[in-house]
Amino acid sequence: MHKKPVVLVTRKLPDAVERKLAENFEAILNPEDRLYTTDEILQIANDVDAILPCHTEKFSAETIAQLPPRVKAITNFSVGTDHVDLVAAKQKGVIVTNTPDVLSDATAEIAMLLMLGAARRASEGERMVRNQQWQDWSPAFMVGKQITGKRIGILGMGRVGQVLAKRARGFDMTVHYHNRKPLDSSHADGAVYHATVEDMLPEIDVLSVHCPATKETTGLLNRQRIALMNSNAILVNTSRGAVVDDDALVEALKTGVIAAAGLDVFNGEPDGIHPEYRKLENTFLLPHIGSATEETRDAMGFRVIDNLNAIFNDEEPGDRVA
Ligand code: 8YV
Repeated sequence: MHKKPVVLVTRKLPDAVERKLAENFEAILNPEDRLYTTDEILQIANDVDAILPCHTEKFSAETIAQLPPRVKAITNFSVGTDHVDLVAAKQKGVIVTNTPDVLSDATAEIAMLLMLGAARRASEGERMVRNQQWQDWSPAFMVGKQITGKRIGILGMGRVGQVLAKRARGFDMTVHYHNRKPLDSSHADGAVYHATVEDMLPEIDVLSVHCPATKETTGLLNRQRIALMNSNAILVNTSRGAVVDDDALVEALKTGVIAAAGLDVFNGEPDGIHPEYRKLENTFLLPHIGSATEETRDAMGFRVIDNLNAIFNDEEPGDRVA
């Protein structure tokens, strides 16, 4: 009988996913969900055919170079792959996959929540009620910004961006977007294309970031670009912290260059995020929960299993990125 491929699963995954993994493979699970160090992963990797990591495990070029030849694939439980050096993986012949599509709805929900939370001062209000500091009501109390009918700018009109555009239309928002290339009309669905980020920023009331973190997008939202936004604008990020220059955003929030920010992802997350974000009243902050729904986490897991099955049946996996 053929031996089952050995798969190192670096984090605790949903029960149904782990059951299926254990059926199909010899799965090394992590029931305590302890974060492995890179050295530990490299050690265990000597006896595995594939590694199934999350974005919490980093695979730099140096780490990939040290992977034993037995490791055939890195099958990520994530759509983002900025934690893996794809060029190094390709050079070494290690297959890399991700989990697109299945988290678009959940992530677009969090983008809506961040937009509404930042616009309607939800953090400030929630803290006030919780801390027993709510003592009065007046027409001038906790007045925020209305979202209905405003203009949303989507930076990176991929899968998540297109779902968000639909949700935003439900709030009668006008959709603007920037991509390297315009979408065909059926996907654009009337959204206004801007060939450059600089063209789009002055034209919108909410900016929602949906581009991946790459060399080109790191620090894209810097002081100069943020200064192009309207002073009543809100910046929302559910993609990666790296796209934002934190010092520039903090300064813009402090000095009224823009009105507010809703952030689910950060440079230095979880414990090394820019400390000023926590102190500002005009931020609405969440702990990287874009895809954190039962439905989506199950679907992500089953998508990884499809990729693993294809790889070990010598077929092309559906979600290959390297
Ligand atoms: C995931 C994400 O939960 O998929 C992504 O890229 O950012 C998250 O929504 C996380 O990366 C799991 O590894």
